[in-house]
Amino acid sequence: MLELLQQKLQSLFKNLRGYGKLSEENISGAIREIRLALLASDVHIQVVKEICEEVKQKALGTKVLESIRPGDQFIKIFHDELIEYLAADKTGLCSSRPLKILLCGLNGSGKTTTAAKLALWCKKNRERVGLVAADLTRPAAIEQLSKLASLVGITVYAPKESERLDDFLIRVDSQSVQDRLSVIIYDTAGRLDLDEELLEELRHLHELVCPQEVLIVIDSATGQKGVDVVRAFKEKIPLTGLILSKFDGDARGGAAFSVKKVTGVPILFMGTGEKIESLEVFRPERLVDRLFGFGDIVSLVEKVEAQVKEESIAEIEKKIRSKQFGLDDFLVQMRMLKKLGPLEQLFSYLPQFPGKGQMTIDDKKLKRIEAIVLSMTPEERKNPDIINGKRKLRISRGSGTTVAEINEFLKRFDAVRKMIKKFSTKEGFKLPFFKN
Ligand SMILES: Nc1nc2c(ncn2[C@@H]2O[C@H](COP(=O)(O)OP(=O)(O)OP(=O)(O)O)[C@@H](O)[C@H]2O)c(=O)[nH]1
Ligand SMILES: [Mg+2]
Repeated sequence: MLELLQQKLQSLFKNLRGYGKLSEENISGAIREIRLALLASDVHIQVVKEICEEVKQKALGTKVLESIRPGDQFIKIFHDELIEYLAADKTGLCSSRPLKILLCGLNGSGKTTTAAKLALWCKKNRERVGLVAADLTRPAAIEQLSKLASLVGITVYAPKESERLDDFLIRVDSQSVQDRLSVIIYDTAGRLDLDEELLEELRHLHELVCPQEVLIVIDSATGQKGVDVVRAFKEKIPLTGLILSKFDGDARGGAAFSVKKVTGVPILFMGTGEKIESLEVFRPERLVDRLFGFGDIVSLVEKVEAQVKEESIAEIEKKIRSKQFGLDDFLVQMRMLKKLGPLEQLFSYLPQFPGKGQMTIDDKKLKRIEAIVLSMTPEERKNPDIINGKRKLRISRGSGTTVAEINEFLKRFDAVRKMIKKFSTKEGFKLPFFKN
């Protein structure tokens, strides 16, 4: 799966990693390679364009981190971008029970196999599952589904001879209540091509079943055409997700990158083999990591993130040491620290920090502090000592806080300032959490 892209990227990365510097020229070269690799892997041209443009802008606009090789940094940008293209807000199946799942897709895309796979997956997740053979056009289809289901001990509901579709579905409804099913999966007839009549039939079936999930099964080898197929189905019925089947079989597999972006339908699972167990929950990070060479990329990502953290902390340290530490800076640093991780954890490294333990800053508190600081004049922020009673009253009105809160905050800030003064007079003293 995606072997082609994998090969191309890994050879590109080998070159990139040697770069001592990222210039506009070598970024353009790398982007060109990426464009070719993505196109060769059957990624939609529009998506290729967008990814390349985005990566280029980000690479040019990113500050080069000192201890990270520029090539590595570039790879990280590309890595994150690909994940963004694959990721969706919706990641799992709808949580309401009983859950009805309708599978649809073109002829031979893998619906019946996927229905059985999904049933097994649900069963493993402690659901009571039933499979419904709603493919009435092909008698062999019922047999195929029954055979697969018997392998995993799942009941199949099939129409009786000459039973009408509406009657059959009503019967399934009451039967599934009796059997206390929590998940009911409907396998439908394939559509040879985007045939209007069959699409209409599917719409009718959808109306009768009223499923919470409508999943389209797309053969990974369909490539860009898959995007058109999803679009056409989506016009008729509200698709809630997509399953990429036969992901093991196609060396290109680029459809994955296009389909979510172009159609907005999230990929939920992928079929990775003919066996009934071969169904995986779709995880963009895992796929991209695999693509980039797993072990390598994980350590690289961690390294870049650690470096970003270190650089932000170094900035803070510089400011603190320069003694021009006003309330504006304090606010900026607090926001930054909040981003860096649990604030209390950072402060807990500071044995001398006054009021340690009470320094947990939750979002609500931070917002109030922000409001206080923003209600001050620039002069007050630079030199908080001038804030007298009258000024406090004004600030409290402006920020919707109380004078007591302002007093408390100023007291804290003063303590921090004093501590900073103490530190900055000690030659070569390093704050414990600032060490390299
Ligand atoms: N390698 C591989 N083969 C798969 C996968 N999913 C399905 N297949 C195979 O694809 C073929 C078609 O699968 P079906 O499940 O019958 O497809 P369908 O969409 O139900 O087909 P119709 O009902 O005729 O429209 C079968 O030979 C399956 O074994 C997969 O994830 N990997
Ligand atoms: Mg079928």
